[in-house]
Amino acid sequence: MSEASASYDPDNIFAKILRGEIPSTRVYEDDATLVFMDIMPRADGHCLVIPKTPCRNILDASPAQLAAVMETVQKVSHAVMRAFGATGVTIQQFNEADGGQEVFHLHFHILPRHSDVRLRP
Ligand code: DGP
Repeated sequence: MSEASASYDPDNIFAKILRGEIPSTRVYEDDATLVFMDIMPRADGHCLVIPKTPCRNILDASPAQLAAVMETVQKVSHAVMRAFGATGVTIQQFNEADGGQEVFHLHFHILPRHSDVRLRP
C-alpha cells in the first residue's frame, strides 16, 4: 500500500457484495474481477468493475490488480455498448474522499453513452 492511501476496510459495501452478504446484479465475473450494476445508475447500463482482492483505490493497487481490472473494463465495455446500443463509453474512477470516492474498494464506472444524452446526476 502506498503512503498516499489510508487502510482497507474489509466491511466496505463492495467487500460485502463480493462476499455475497448484500445483493447485487452481477453481470460478469472471472478469477480476479467482478462486475455488477450500479445501484444509482447515471446512464442505462451503468456498471462497476472491481478486483476480487482487497484494494482501497488506484493509489493502493498492484500492477496485477490494475491489469486484471483494466482487461475486464475493456471486455465489459464492448459487451455493454452492444447490449445498450451505445455509440460511446465513459470510464470514471475516483480516489479518496477529496477525489470523489464514496466506496473505498477500487472500482471503475462503465457508462455507456449515446449522442445528445447527458449523464444523470
Ligand atoms: P464512487 O465511490 O464515488 O465511485 O461512488 C460509489 C458508487 O457505488 C455510486 O455510483 C453508487 C454505487 N453504490 C453504492 N452503494 C452501492 C450498493 O450497495 N450496490 C451497488 N450496486 N452500487 C452501489
